[in-house]
Amino acid sequence: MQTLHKNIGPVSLSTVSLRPMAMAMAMTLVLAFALALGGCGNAGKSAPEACSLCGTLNDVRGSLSTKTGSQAQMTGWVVAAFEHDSGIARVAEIDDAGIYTLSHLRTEQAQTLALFTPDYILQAVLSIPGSVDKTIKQFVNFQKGQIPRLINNGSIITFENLNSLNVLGYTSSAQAGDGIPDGVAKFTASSLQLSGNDAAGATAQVKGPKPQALLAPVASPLDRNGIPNNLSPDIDGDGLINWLDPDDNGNGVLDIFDSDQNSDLVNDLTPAGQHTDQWFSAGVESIAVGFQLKPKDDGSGNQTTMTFTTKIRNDVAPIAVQVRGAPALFNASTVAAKDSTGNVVTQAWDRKLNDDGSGQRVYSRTVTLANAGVPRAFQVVFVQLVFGKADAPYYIEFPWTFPPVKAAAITAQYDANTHQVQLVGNPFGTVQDFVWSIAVFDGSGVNIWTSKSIPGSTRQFAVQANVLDPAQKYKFSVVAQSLDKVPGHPAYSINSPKYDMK
Ligand SMILES: [Ca+2]
Ligand SMILES: [Ca+2]
Ligand SMILES: [Ca+2]
Ligand SMILES: [Ca+2]
Repeated sequence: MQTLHKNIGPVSLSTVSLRPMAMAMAMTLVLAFALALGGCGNAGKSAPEACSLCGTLNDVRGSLSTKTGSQAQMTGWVVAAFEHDSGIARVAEIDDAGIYTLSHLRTEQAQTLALFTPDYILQAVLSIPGSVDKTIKQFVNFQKGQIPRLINNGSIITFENLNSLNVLGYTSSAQAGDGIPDGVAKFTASSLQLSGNDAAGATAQVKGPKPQALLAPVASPLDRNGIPNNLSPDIDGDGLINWLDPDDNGNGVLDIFDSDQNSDLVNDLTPAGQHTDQWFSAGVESIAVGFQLKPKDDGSGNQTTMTFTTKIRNDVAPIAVQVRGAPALFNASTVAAKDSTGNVVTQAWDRKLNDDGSGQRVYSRTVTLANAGVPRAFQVVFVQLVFGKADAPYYIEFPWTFPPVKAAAITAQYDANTHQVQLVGNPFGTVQDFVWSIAVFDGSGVNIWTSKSIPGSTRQFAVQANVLDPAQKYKFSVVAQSLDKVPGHPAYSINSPKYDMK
């Protein structure tokens, strides 16, 4: 089998192939950016592994039009470039003239593009005709400066021409024969619902009308282009790169519930399995975006929050760590902060994450969403490392895509005779792959017992009776969660109210 993909890997000065005449200038640029990134290329240190984000950084400019040629109509839409090897992104908003600039792109890295609505909902992916029927190509190496115009064709974006682009051989499946990759055909099928099968060894089950020629689930530790799954940018080859694909291995079980989402036969919840969407080879070690829904303490409905957490690598020194995402989701969001006298106050969120003070280079923030907002299917947020100067910043961005689940409130009941707690409701719509647990609190609100993790398919579980003193009063609540692919940070947590145990 021919290897179609040229693996570029981490940039190292010794392996970057440069024409001699350009060498001196490129070296100067590399060093300039190395300095800008801070910590990179320290004298006397071996460079490559100490310089995870280094490389030649270039700005790439383009325009985007509708099929009828209107550029102004796309104002406020969002274009992102994703690196083939790492998923690290550059993001740009389209201006009044239909122009965008992807700033400080690592042009040695092959990239693909995707288009998002002004509310950061995935709308279209790049599609370039493949040399084999019913396949497309999606990855290109850009040169700096102007790139060919993009045309928005609904669920795909296409280049007006391929001038100046080096198109990689890496292919994706597009069985409908119209250039729309299978994964995109799947997410645009309005009635699609992913199944609630058990994550372990589940078979593909897609409910509702089957999209054309649905791919078989991945059962091999190599992707369709022969790349090991833990290095592949599109494990199931459906044209939705892993970072945008809610079901990387195409087995019908969403990543957030699939204990081996990359089908590399290593459990994602073990340290050796940390090769999934939220783990990055450069800039940061991991990002976690956790959505929480819980009843308000005063009983007046539900509150939703998002917790962003990232651990940044030792070899980068950003001037800030922050988040980019949908205005509709974040514009009126708030955070708790301390005022000058130490009182906790609520203030507008400035999109920044704060050093959590652990000394571990962990940045975090919990944000309360306005009007108990919930993220939508295929809505994307980016955790950003900010470099450059405060008045001329640039961003290296790390994507997270919300999967197609409908988060909903749950309730619970307790039977004092049997000590059984029952979970009532469906926290994730039809999906039953979640886990849940019970927490018991004493009269002063201290959590005195927590159950083990219970599969969503089991709706009753007994509280350990000997932890309860018959003379005392207790409360309990339950929480339903997705798997925590970053330890301690599940993507979803849905809490019941706290109830008296009687
Ligand atoms: Ca995919
Ligand atoms: Ca994914
Ligand atoms: Ca899966
Ligand atoms: Ca795995």
